[in-house]
Amino acid sequence: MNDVKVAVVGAGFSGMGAAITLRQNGFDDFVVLDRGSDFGGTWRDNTYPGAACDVPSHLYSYSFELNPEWSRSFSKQAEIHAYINRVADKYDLHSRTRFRTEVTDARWDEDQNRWIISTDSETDGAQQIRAEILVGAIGPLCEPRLPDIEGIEGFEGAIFHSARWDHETDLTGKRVAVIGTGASAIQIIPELAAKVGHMDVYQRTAPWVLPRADREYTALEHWIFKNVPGAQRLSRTGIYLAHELVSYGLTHRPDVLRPAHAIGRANIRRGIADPVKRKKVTPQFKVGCKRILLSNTYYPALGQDNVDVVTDGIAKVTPTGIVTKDGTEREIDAIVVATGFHVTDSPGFEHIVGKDGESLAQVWDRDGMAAYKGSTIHGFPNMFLMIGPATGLGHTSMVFMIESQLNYLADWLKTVQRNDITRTEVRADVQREYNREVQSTLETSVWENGGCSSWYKDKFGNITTLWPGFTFNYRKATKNFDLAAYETQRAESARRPEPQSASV
Ligand code: N01
Repeated sequence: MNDVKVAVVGAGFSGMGAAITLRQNGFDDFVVLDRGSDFGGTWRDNTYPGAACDVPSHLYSYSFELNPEWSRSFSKQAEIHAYINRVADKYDLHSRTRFRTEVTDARWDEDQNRWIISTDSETDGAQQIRAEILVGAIGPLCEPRLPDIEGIEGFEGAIFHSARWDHETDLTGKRVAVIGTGASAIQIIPELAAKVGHMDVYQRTAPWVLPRADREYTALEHWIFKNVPGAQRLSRTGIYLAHELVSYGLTHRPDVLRPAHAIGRANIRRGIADPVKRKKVTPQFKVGCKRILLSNTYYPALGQDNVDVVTDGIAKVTPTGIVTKDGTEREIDAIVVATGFHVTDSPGFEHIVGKDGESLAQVWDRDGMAAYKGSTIHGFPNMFLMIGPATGLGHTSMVFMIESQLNYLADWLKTVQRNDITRTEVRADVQREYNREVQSTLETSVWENGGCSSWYKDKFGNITTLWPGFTFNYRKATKNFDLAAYETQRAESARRPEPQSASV
């Protein structure tokens, strides 16, 4: 059994951020575990054609690692992944990270006052790690959601999820079906439309797709970002503030976003000539209710003669095609499944077991998905969840939210160290009240009133994934660790003697 002060599960943006924060605050006794073979999480896994960020690059990066070299306003996956790896190198995260190591179980042991983490890896087999603190940085968009469609397992052609792209399969000239029209699909479809023989796009709900102000940065801009002090930060702040304005409409006044409907419809008219197709892809809910998508190439791709938009609903998949509810069968060679992720029901939640022997999945399945400040959960002592409930965003960079959580994490660790505390657990009443306030703020939001269904809601119909309002309010809420919100245990009253640890 290995002993560490902190075990971080996940080496994406949030897990890396946690590792860097630990280092910067003198907590050097940690390990990062990741089942993949590289840093980057979702930016490592999503290699589909056209994968890019729909948040401007200067904002979608760590505030402490600005990158003057971004080649364009909206970076592509490879460039973001390369940036992530540069950051990992700079902060020497490789030496602390065990890749190809799957966490099969993380269980709070009340007697030892520790997390017992079971791992499985190709090289070391099954192992256990004992940690004072568990940081769950597994990411909400890591477990592909496969559609439950009759016959899909029997399909004889190529079939893969957007986040598990099969680069060995050449789709050139093939008949391809794409299921889904979300953020991933609208990036994939234009790339495929240019090379496949024919494409059927199976659309269940037409999304709002607005134009994207994407362009390459000029040599002069690169020079300015590199050489003029504060220029890049100023640009970043401008992008940040512009995006924050949208959050007011999303949370409190959906009607102020109505002009976006006209922009979206104009985007459809610009891209598609056929009135039948135009009608099919015109959304029937208020903009913002589902994630607002950005693309200049999606509608022109749908407008191509070799692309059909199918809205009849899928009845079943046969070995060679897809049958819609009207009885039509369309023969295909390959299916791209762009149906999103298990966000509110991630299998990862089943592996985290709290003080009462219940997994996070069981607790949330019974009580609904909830945490305190999106980070700590009653029943799960000494655990910190990155990108937990009510931290997601529909309008700006998640890296901002991650860094807010990192402030809270750092202040938590410093506070417990200063006060000789060995165990913290958020009080049930505090967590309840916090979530009551979150839900009450959401009552006016477009996600509640916009006339759509979305993965922002859990099975109880509560919006459990999104932060309601301005992100600077979340930054403020997470600035300091609020000890009074927690039940604590000090070293002298711990059930077992403290193990020797250099950093506590
Ligand atoms: O997944 P989605 P995604 N039959 O859940 C449809 C982030 N992201 O991978 O709308 C037929 O958005 C479903 O239909 P409906 C971003 O946060 C970021 O595209 O539910 N269709 C929908 O059209 C995003 O929100 C970037 O009716 C079915 C689609 O599949 C999140 O990832 C880029 C179906 C799923 O869309 C997920 O995006 C890409 C079925 N059985 C992604 N089941 C950035 O740029 C589902 N659908 C940062």
